[in-house]
Amino acid sequence: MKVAIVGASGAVGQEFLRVLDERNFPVDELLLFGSSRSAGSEYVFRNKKIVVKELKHNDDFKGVDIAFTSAGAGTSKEFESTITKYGAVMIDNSSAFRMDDDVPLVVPEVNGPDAKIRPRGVIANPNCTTIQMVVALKAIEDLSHIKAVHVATYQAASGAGASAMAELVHQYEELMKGDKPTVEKFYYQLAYNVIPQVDVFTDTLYTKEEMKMYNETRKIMHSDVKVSAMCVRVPVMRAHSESIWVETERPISVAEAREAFSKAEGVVLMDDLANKIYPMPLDIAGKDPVYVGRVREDLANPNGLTFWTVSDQIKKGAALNAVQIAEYLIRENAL
Ligand code: 11C
Repeated sequence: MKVAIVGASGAVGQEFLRVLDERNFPVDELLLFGSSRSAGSEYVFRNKKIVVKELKHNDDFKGVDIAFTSAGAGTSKEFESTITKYGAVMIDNSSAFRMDDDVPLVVPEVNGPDAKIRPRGVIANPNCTTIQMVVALKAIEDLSHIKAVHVATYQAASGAGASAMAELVHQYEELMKGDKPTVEKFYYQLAYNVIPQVDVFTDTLYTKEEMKMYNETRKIMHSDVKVSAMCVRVPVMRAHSESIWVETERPISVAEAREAFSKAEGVVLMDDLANKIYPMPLDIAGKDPVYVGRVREDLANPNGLTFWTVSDQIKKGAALNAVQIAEYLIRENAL
């Protein structure tokens, strides 16, 4: 398999290198691409040094089977045809094409087969907050149709990239020294704070991030579910957490939900109140699954159930999900 990573120097690009190796992904040749700024950087993959090439409109993608792209929506739009014109499947981590009718939006545990129908040769990887939520929702949807979801997120610095993670560390260092913290990647100081805004506001008064959770969930789950999200940035390094309330067509008992979560693909149930066991981002960072805990009835809704999820935003929320899409296509002989 000839594989390309576009945006190789970013937090997600670097995670692609680790995930491909960890999962023994069949790579015969790996090409790394980046901006003119990162061109020339060197990374090691399976004991081989690879130099990042500048992404340009040329024939570099000839012979590439799979291109994992994570360099922002603008770059994905600009380079779509350069990347796909010789038949490479582009698995795109940006928001550029997610809601296009001719681009499947895929989380393998939920709608893997959608990845087979890709008229443009492009498959979109959903937003990280959506990915972890739909993996958990699928377990409940299989029991009874989910009519509505309310969700509050607690999103780590990693969602805004490697430089944002560095900014959070730096802010604590600056504050320790008594200096005014540098604020460039977030709207406000994130250290010792939470910010109830992830991305820009839209006409609905929800942010773009919150509207992604609404629209992407419906597309992935092929569902008319309504999703009301409140997305919040918290001073956590990596791994997003979510409080989720679902309303189903029939009431789901806690025992039923626990059993469904414990059997669901990609989910680990971590819910043992007597021993204070529930998932937390510090423990979940670097891990693959979506962790679910605090499963209980919704006291405000007879058909409601509520639970807590945590998943590594750079892994399942980005690089891992994209690699799992590629693995699905290989397994199904559908590349
Ligand atoms: C964040 N979820 O935590 C965002 C990052 O649409 O792929 C990912 C944005 C996207 O800031």
